[in-house]
Amino acid sequence: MSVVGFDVGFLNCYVAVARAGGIETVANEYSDRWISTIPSFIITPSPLGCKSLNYFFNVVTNCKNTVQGFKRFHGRAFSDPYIQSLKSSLVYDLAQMPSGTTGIKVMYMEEEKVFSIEQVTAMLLTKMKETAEHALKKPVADCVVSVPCYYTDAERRSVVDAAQIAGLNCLRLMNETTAVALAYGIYKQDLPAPEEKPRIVVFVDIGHSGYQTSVCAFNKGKLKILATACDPELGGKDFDEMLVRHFCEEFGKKYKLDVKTKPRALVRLYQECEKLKKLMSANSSDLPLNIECFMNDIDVSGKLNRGQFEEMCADVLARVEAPLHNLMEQAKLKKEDIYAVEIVGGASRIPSVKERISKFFGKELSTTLNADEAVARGCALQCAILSPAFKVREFSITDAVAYPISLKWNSAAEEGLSDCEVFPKNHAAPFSKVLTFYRREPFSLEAYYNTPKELPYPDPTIGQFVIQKVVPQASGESSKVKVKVRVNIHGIFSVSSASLVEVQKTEEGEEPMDTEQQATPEKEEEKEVVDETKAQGDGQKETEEEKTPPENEEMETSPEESKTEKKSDQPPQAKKPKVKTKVLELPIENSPQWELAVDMLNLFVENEGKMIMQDKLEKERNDAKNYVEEYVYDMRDKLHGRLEKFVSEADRDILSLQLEDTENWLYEDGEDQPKQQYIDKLAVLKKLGQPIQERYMESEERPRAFDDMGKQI
Ligand code: ATP
Ligand code: K
Ligand code: MG
Repeated sequence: MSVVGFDVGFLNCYVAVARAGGIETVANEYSDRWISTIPSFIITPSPLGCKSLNYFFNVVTNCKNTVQGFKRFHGRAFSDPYIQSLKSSLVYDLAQMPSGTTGIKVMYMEEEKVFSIEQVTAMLLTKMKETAEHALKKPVADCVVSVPCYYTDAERRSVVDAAQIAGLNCLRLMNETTAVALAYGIYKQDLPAPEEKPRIVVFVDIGHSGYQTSVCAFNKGKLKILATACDPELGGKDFDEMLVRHFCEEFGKKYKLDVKTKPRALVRLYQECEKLKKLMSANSSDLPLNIECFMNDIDVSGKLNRGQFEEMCADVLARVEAPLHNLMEQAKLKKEDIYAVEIVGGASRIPSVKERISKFFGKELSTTLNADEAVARGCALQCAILSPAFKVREFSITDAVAYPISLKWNSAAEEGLSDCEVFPKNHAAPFSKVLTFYRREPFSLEAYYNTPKELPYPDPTIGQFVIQKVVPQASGESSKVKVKVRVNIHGIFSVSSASLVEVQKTEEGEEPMDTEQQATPEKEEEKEVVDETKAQGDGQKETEEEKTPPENEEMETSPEESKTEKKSDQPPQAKKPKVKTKVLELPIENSPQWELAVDMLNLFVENEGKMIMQDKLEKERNDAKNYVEEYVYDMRDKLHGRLEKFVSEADRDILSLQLEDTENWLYEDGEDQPKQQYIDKLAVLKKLGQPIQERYMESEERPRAFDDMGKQI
């Protein structure tokens, strides 16, 4: 059982693990290996933000094959306007997958390949997994992975698939701000008692791509997310963009350079602007930006101060407030209700961003959490809570549904579609509800987001769910069908089960069978949905029920109330104890939108395994080459040093020549050879070198052996 948390950021990824001493983020030892072992195929974000020079070097020289900023491609059609609008600004190419989702085109092993977004994220997760394994010195499978709280159903399912491809068992997809809230709350000793007024804290995470806020109620041993509000398109990158735009213009005027025409120059400019932006957070004076040999052998330079930076970013900064307004409005809270505003994420360090948030709430911001690591730590804490192998303080986490979810279905009568909101915005999650339908035949439910304007993409469909094998009762009446819908621990919607209640006539006096649903660890609620087919046989009821919108019927009912209501609403026969009921499980055909087909998923799992193997072979090949190189340098020094007395001049010349030849070979034909070639080369050298080394060892051992004998006497 591993306890691991992964923060998969747009730019930076963090790995946190639980050890005896508590939760710690772990250093990545593999980022360089990742880069060198898969030549010309580099995946960023870089685990732990380990941007070595090597990494930068690769991005610049190999930018067409450097896959960055793919976090927002999950669960989206290739034809999605967002994808289409980004296509021209990406340095790598996108492609359409056979299913219609987005793929990424790269050179892998000297061949052009298209990888699905799930595969690309899986490669990243594989590296993060290896980092965790290296730290824990054991295999890692169980983990918790972070996602932005604005992720939709399709985006979440895509990440779960990616985790599976990487061989991970994702126990929970955790909303980033919820992870932060857990990292904040779990160690607090002074939270209000459960029956007291909760402590209300606002969390703000501004990363490279997205801006997320949530408001959370804390009591001893529990947290509840009350509301979330986001701007998925506001983050550090937008400030970089403004700087890049500024310098492109300036260099255009000053040096007559059209930077946008040279991807390599543009990538370098982005990097320098990001550095400049960070420097400006700590410094308000003029700061220089210099790039040597920028384009056409021209060195460029410019300067900027914080005041100018804020001026050019005015439009970006103006967007900071809107989600905060939205958040407070949703939670129906006043600023006085807020105990603290805790900020995390790299871009939360920008002074003007902090100022705006602080001004909005009229209070100092808290920075008690590590701005970079809080998400990963929160995920690891959640993993520890979920893991039976790890003892942690009990802490209950209730998240909120980000977008309201409705169901629609074809009415049995000819009136067309009926619909009903099953999970309103900010409804507690995870959560299950049981809906009751009266039907004679199989029927289909479509789940969708009913506020399409709020969504990050244009398609509000969540999926189609067909309840199969529905048949009428023996009496010819419609059957009562109970359908369980849920938002699960990942924040993913599903129709999780369906059952048909078969009414059987029995002898008088026999007790009716219990038809209640099994208890689930999730909170659950039952509701009645308009009884269409049955209503046809019961004219009076028909008009009554049709007048009552299904939403009103349900939302006010607690689980207890709905149970009694259900009883009073049962068909007349059910009231008599002479009736026995039998519950039949019904099969459901699930077709969530953009779902990765099982055979594709299996293929990706298999391919990931092959790539990991390839990666391993590549490392071994590199190691074999390095051994040859090391041997050459080592022997050359020693032949003229301590081995000199143990080799004849003629033999030394032969070996020296061999060493020189090998060195030349390594830089030419031998640069890129199969592993065995290096092993063979080393063997040839060792055949000559070994006897010399043995003679040396012997002469070293001999006096020592005498010493030992001396001691014995
Ligand atoms: P996301 O959360 O959007 O997926 P992420 O988690 O990868 O992205 P972070 O690591 O939280 O993002 O933040 C990275 C961003 O923060 C970058 O734009 C980086 O330039 C910016 N940043 C980091 N430090 C500073 C600083 N001192 N001043 C200004 N910006 C900074
Ligand atoms: K991060
Ligand atoms: Mg982040």
